[in-house]
Amino acid sequence: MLPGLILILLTLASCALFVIRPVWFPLAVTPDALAFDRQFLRTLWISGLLFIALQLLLAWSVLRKRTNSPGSRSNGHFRLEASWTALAVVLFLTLSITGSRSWAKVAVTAPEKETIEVYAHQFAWHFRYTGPDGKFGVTGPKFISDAGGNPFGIDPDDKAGRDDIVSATLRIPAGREVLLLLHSRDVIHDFFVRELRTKQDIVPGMEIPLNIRVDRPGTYEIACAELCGLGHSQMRGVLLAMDPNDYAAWKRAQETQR
Ligand SMILES: [Cu+2]
Repeated sequence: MLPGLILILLTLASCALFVIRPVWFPLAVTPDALAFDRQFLRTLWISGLLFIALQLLLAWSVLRKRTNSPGSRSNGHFRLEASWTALAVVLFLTLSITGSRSWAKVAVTAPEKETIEVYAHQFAWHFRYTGPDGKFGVTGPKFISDAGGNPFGIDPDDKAGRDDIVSATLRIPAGREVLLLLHSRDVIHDFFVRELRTKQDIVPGMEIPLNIRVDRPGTYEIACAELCGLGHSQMRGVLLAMDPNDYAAWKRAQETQR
């Protein structure tokens, strides 16, 4: 009797956590983040309802069994087992397909929009914008100088690099598509912003594109989500989604400073 009641209590307590939601996701600020949340809730509802049904079934069979009864023997039921296995496969594949559709939209969208280079290194973030020429200058490891204000290693002799803007804050125009090109100087890092519901590994030697569109102006934390060394926990950055006019004004101000 008692184990059955404990099972029912545990099931109700688990459900209460999702109904009351003492801890939940931060606000989703991109259309992709909203799509991920929808997919998450879809999966949660299906698996949650199945969980409740199966726990109650288990509790019922525990409660029904009398302590001193000999119990019935069972040699299995092939058709029943085959059908719930098939059902689980269909459910899993359906959720995978709908989930991969949401993900595909993030990784494969056409570029030709504001392009910003993201440069991760132990243990900081830097961001580079093109100047009025619309071109990024050539970079090389021998030009890297954190103390000298050249964390990207922009070649000082390359004309295209002279107007590049380097910033420690990732400023983007709100409501516009932005293409981030992710680079790492040393080890694997991971670009993670909770409100974007996006985590993207940054692998040294690779340029990894990431499309984002933040609809809600605001300040969001960028965290490194890949253990990258002793200072990993301090590897934080700021994503600032600005009103497009303010963003344009900021860029112009940077350009005139050079
Ligand atoms: Cu890192």
